[in-house]
Amino acid sequence: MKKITGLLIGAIILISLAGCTTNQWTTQPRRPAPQQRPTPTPPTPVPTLPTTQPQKEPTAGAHVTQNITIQNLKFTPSNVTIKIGTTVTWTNQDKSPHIIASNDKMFNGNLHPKGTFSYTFNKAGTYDYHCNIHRTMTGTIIVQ
Ligand SMILES: [Cu+2]
Repeated sequence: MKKITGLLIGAIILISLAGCTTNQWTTQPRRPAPQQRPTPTPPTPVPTLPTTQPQKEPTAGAHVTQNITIQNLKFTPSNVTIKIGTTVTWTNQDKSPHIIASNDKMFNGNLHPKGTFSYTFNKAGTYDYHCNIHRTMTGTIIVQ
């Protein structure tokens, strides 16, 4: 008798347990999954598009520059041949000032130390120039 009671109790416990579990699964309304908070996404780096602009090819009318350095009381280069429309820029690398002047008085420029002077040659010809302060400084520009 004791054995049977024990079995019965065991069975009841089992059933109730089973009932419990089934109950839980069937009747409990499923909670909707908690809405996931939008995780802050790190700012995606904007990919820099490669510049597809074609490189401008130098054309006939392009602005051309010829640089002449003034150093140690010399024009370097002292003789240049340029095309019509070229801008010549002299840069004074000396510690003393210079005054560039063309022999035909077409242009002249004051150059302080580190200063620059530019002139655009729009007419073909040969232009001799010098420094008004240092007469030994001479140069020639041939415009073609
Ligand atoms: Cu000079």
